Amino acid sequence: MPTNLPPDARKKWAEVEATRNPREKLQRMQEFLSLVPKHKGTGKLCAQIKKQMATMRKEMEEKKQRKAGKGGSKFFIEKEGAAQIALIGLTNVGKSCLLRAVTNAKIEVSFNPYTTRQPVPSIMAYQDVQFQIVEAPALMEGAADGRAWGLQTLALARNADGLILMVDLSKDAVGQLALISSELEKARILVNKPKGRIDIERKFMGAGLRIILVGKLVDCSMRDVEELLKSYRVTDAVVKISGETTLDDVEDAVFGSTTYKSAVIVANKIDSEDSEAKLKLLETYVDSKLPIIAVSCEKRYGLERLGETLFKALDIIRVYTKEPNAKEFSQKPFTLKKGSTVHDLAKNIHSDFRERFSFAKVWAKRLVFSPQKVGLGFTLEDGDIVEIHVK
Ligand SMILES: Nc1nc2c(ncn2[C@@H]2O[C@H](COP(=O)(O)OP(=O)(O)OP(=O)(O)O)[C@@H](O)[C@H]2O)c(=O)[nH]1
Ligand SMILES: [Mg+2]
Repeated sequence: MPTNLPPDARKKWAEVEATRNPREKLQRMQEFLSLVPKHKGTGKLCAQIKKQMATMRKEMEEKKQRKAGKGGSKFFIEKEGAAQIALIGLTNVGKSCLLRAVTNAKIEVSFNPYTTRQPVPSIMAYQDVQFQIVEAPALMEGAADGRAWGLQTLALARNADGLILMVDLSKDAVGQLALISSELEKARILVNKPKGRIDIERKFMGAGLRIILVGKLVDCSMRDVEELLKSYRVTDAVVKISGETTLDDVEDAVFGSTTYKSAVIVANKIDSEDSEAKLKLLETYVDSKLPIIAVSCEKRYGLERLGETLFKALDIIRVYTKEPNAKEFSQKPFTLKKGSTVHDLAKNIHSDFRERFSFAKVWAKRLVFSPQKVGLGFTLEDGDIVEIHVK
């Protein structure tokens, strides 16, 4: 459903985007809402902007409390390790128990509901990769509509690199997963890979608009996309469009709303009665769209598969670097997105590495000759060893 926003509303949204100060931003968002005509096509957008505003207000409130030394809850968790994974589930499913089992977190496990009320981060090692697992305070029905800490839990999920969706096999696991998915969806967080994807990277003024299309526009032309972006004053940006996309998807991306997260389902309490039958129901419901691992956090069964399952779901690779002339390569890998090139690695190492780049040598089993001399465009794979030579 297209929103058909009038030009003044589009212009106002550009102002919202350009505003950093949260208080002023909220003000502009309010003004934006007043310029949006109310009809079927704009309902979803308005609801979503209101949610964004509610989350911002709560964040501002928390910040104020922290500043005033009143403690206040801390919902934003600094990222550590190769990826931040938000552990999401209803209360009592065993999230804290999982954290205790796979990390060294000292955290309370209790049959009382809503024991964990603040996010708790802790590190889990998988081979030479470290995942930061963050237990989020329990999700509940109405979370996306602002119930209790619901919006903060969802903001945590949005900020993470991946999700563990945890359900309890001693209860209605399918119902639990349906509820989690529905709250995530209301907060525009997708766990199933969308058909298409749009990334808007805003650039400095005067940089111009560059649209990179790797895929197919379903119901529009490049020109329509360009016009739509310009109507929202997105004039200095690199816009990457991949897969199958509609003009609505592009408009959605302008509002920065929909995001996709890799997810793994952990079905806990496999030690409980009838859990096997419930697991079958869950598997049928999920229909292989997401990986499921059945575990008992209390008895510590099945947890050894968690690291590998996460690693695969996140679509990441490890790359080891070596100094020219050094005998050994680094023990600590760089983790990069699958499909990354030597260019991406160089960018990660040092911001000016790319300018000084001369060539790289790569050692890899798949190559007929190792090392092979390669350029910036060479696509890396898990386990590659790279030696970068600079001018
Ligand atoms: N049978 C069984 N019980 C478990 C298992 N894992 C956790 N529990 C129990 O489930 C209850 C809740 O565990 P927690 O880890 O505190 O649950 P939580 O998801 O962190 O819950 P809140 O933080 O309160 O929202 C506790 O009584 C645990 O002992 C399991 O694998 N099997
Ligand atoms: Mg807990």
